[in-house]
Amino acid sequence: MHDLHSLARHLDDAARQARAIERLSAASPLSLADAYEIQSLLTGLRLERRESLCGVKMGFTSRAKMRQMGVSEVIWGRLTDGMRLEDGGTAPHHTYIHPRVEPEVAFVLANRISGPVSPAEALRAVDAVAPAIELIDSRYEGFRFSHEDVVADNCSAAGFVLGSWNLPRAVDNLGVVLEVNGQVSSVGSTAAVLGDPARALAAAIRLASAAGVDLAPGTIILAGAATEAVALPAGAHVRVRVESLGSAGFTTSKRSSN
Ligand code: OOG
Ligand code: MG
Repeated sequence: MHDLHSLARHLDDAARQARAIERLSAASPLSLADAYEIQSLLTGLRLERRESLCGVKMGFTSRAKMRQMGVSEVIWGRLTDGMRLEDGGTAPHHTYIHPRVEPEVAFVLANRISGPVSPAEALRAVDAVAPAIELIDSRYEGFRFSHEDVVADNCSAAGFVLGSWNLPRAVDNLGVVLEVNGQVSSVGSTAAVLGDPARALAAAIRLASAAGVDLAPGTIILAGAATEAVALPAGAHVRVRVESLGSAGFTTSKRSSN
């Protein structure tokens, strides 16, 4: 029997102290249902600190990510306003354990939507699309985990940056470049995301609404990384460019000596 509340608190403490912990399933196996319950409780702790739920993220929607992490099923997690980093802003590097960044596409909903929907129906509920960077930071030692571990850890969610919003349009085959300090770190296509990020959007709507998440107008949905994630150094400039959508970027603070 797991005490799901204390496991959620353990993950929350790890994130707040920027200290890696042993993966939960090392002690005893975790069911997927328990893992999603831990994720919900973990988000609840953020809401108690007056953060608010602002969106949903998809994970492992590209082969590049599945291969990199050795996990082969799509996962979803919750985004709060406390995770949002300003475009052009600075992220406090020392508050993360072993952060990585990955290039994504974000959607914002115009209409409340739920249930199983087709990618076309999902796109019709979208108000705008933007290039995005996700900052992931597994709370587990070595950035290694099972499918259930990563779900419990809210899919490694730690931060996200959104570029300027564009009118909704097809985003199924756009070039994607991730740069760190002006050097190209990874290159790909939005087609890597389930063939079309609109499929990830539809999956996010289906999965999150089935779990009782209210997908109200203004909800942000991150479709999942188009390429492998790359390590995020201190004192670095990161930029994602998505063909015809624009770019998003931020800087990380230099390693502090305190
Ligand atoms: C899990 C999160 C995966 C994505 O875009 O595929 C993810 C991880 O890689 O630690 O956010
Ligand atoms: Mg991601």
